[in-house]
Amino acid sequence: MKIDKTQIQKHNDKLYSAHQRKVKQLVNENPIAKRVINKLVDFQIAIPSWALGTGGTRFGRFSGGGEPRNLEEKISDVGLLHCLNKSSGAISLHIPWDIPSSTRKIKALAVEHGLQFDAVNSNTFQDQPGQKLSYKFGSLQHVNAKVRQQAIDHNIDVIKHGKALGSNSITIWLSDGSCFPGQLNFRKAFQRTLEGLQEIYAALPSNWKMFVEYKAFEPNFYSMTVGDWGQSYLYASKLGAKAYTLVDLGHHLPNANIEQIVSLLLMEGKLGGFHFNDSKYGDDDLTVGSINPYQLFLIFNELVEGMDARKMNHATDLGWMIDASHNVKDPLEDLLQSVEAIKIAYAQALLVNRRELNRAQEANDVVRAQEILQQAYRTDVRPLVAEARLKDGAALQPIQLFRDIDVRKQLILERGLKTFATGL
Ligand code: PSV
Ligand code: MN
Repeated sequence: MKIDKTQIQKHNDKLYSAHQRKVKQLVNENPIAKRVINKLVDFQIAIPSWALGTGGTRFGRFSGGGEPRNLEEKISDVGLLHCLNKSSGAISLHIPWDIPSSTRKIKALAVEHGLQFDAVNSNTFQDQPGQKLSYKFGSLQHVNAKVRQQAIDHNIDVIKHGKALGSNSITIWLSDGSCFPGQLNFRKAFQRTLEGLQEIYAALPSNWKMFVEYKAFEPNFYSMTVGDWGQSYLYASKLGAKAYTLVDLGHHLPNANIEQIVSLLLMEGKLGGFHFNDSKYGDDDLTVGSINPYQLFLIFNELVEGMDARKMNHATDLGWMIDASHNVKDPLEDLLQSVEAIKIAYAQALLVNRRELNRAQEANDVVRAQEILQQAYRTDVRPLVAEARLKDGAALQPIQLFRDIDVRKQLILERGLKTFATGL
C-alpha cells in the first residue's frame, strides 16, 4: 500500500490554520524556534525491522494482522511511516531474519521509499535451523573455539550483507553470560569475547563503526559478559577508534542515571548511538517516552550539550535507532508515537537556555538550574515538530491520518489476517 500525496494534503489543509496559530506563538516566544524546526527536519530515526510485527512475551503473542511477511513488506511498512512523518528515513536490519534474496532489488525498493540502511545487527542469541553448533552456553565467550569461530564468521557475514546494502555500521549485542555463580570464569569469558570482537573489528570496512551494546540481564540472569556501559566501554576502548558503546535505554538496572552515562561516553568520544525504548521494570521494550518522558528529555539535554561541545552533527554523528516490541498496540502506530516522542525530547533539549544553565551551575544555584531545565521541558513543542513535518511534505498528525485512511485495514486486505513477521 502507498499513501497518496493528495491524502496528506487534504489532511493538512483541514488542520492548517489551527496549527499555524500555535507555531506563530511559539516562534514569537522563542527566538531560536525557527532553528529548532530546521534541526528537526534533518533528524531521522531508524526503524528496526524486527519491530514491525506484533511482539510477544514468553506467555503468548497476539497478532494484529497485516504484518509484513518478508523484507520487501518490512521496507514498505517503514516507507509508510516515513511518508507520514518524514522522520523515519532508515531501517535497521537483523541478520539472518532479513537476508535479502536480491540485494539489488532491495536497494532499489529502499530508494523508492526514500530509505537508507542503518546499522545491521547480528544474531548469536538464537540457534538457527541447520546451524552446526549451539549458542546455548554463549557465542564469543564460549569455551569451545569452534563455537566462537562460528559466531565470528556470522558477524563477518553480517558486515558483508550490510556493505552490499550501503549500511555503515554493525551493532553487536551478545546474550553471552551465565545463569549461576561458578558457571563462568569472568576473566576468560571477557578475554575470549574481546578476541572474537577483535577479529570482527578487523573485518570492518574503513568507514564503518562497530556498536557494542550492553545489557544488565536476560537471557542470562547471573552475569552478562557485556553487562553494563563500563564493560562495553572497555571492549570499545581496547578495540579501537571504530568501536563505540551503544545505549539501549531498557538495558539498565532500575533507576540508573542514563543521562550521566550518556554524558560521559560522549565526553570520551565513545558513544555510538541508541536503541530507544522505555521501561518500567526491566527490558520492557515499551514505547519510548511512554513511561518516563522526563528522563528522555534529560538524555537529550546531555546529548545536545555534549554534541555541541564536541562540534558534532546532531543528525549524523550518532546512530539513532528504535528498539521496541509492541504487544498490545498496532506496531506502526507505536513506531509513529516513538518517533514523535524522540523528536519532542530533542526539540525541548534544543530549547534549554544553555548559557543561563551554565551560569546557574557555576553559581551553585540549584533552584535556577531546575527552573531552566523544566522551562524547556514544559514547553509544548509539538507544533514545532509538526511544522518540521509539514515543511518536508509529511502529515501534521501522522497517527490521525494513519487511522483516517485505514492503513491497517488495507494491509490486512493485502497480506491477510494471520501473517507472521520474523523477529522476537
Ligand atoms: C536485546 O534485548 C536487544 O536489545 C538487542 O538490540 C537485539 O538485537 C534486539 O534486542 C533483538 O530484539
Ligand atoms: Mn537493543
